Amino acid sequence: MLDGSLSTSANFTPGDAAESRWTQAEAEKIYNSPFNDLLYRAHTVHRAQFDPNAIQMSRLLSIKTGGCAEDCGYCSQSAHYQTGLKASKLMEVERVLAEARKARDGGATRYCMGAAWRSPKDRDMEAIVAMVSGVRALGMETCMTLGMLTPAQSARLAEAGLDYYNHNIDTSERFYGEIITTRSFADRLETLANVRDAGIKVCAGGILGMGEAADDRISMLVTLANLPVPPESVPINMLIPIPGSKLADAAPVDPIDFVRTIALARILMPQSHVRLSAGRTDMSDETQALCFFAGANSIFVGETLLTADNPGEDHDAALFRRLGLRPMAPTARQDAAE
Ligand code: SAM
Ligand code: DTB
Ligand code: SF4
Repeated sequence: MLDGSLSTSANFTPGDAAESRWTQAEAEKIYNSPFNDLLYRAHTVHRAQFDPNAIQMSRLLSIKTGGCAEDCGYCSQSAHYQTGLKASKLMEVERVLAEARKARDGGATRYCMGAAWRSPKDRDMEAIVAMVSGVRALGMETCMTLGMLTPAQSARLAEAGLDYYNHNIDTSERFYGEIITTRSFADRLETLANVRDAGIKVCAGGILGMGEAADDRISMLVTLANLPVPPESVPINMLIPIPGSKLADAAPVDPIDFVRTIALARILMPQSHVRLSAGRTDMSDETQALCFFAGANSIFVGETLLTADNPGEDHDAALFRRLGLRPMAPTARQDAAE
């Protein structure tokens, strides 16, 4: 099917408890099709669902940096590696809100707060809840990424009004054990189920460039697309190699393979926002342009991600001008503030 019409398997509405939508074989066939056919199909699916020239803009803040007990091989914040990063305590609520205000004034519509935790401690929940309600009161969408969550913690965050929770599966189930040993692929899926059951929107994706094969990338996307409800937001990160981490010397991803992965994400999850996430600093404008054509419609803005660099406002403004892109209007909220 190259005419871009949606196959029955792709034509679901979030909220449907659809059965398995995609097989690995179907997804591999799409991923390996001629590049022009793949891009044409992905772009057609994209246009049927979204304004192709509007990009959603999120801003990240590390609210608790470094010293993390997990051994994720890609991460600057794991205590298992000597990355030279200075660990810090949980940030004061007022400081978080001051940063969020700046981000809003810079055009971000979603504020994503990340903590280097295996999972939040109960004693931290009060401050976390205050950050969620404070950022919401600024009229922004809220997102948190705090590690694994129990059903009770998910319910508390939902009650505070958290819009999205980010928790990545990172790679395929097969390759996962090569990258992380301190928590399992099944643990990740359990947190995603807890978040979904609490009524919070799910942001889940992964990383390319960790030494995985194309089939691992495809399998990761098939897992996400076949969740009972696919994630509303799918971040695709390109590994930022961190000196001192296990993956410091990983070989870079072929940009064409990166674009193929974005296109497959768009085709398997037509209604999700696909985020061209970490790694844009090392990506040419041309590669980014192809990603937007292939269906990416969200980015992180600002000079820093959590600890690593991101193209700054000036570069992104110039890129948007060159490509005729514009910021996507935020989803309207009944109770949004000024
Ligand atoms: N500690 C929480 C957790 O792991 O769930 C939240 C923060 S963690 C940094 C969020 C995600 O960022 C990871 O799952 C991974 O996909 C991505 N990430 C971390 N370091 C990265 C790097 N060096 N390059 C690309 N992506 C990275
Ligand atoms: C995601 O998938 N990418 C973001 C966000 N979710 C939390 C994080 C990227 C981190 C890049 C490395 C760093 O800044 O340390
Ligand atoms: Fe910790 Fe998250 Fe980094 Fe893993 S990715 S080491 S859990 S901060």
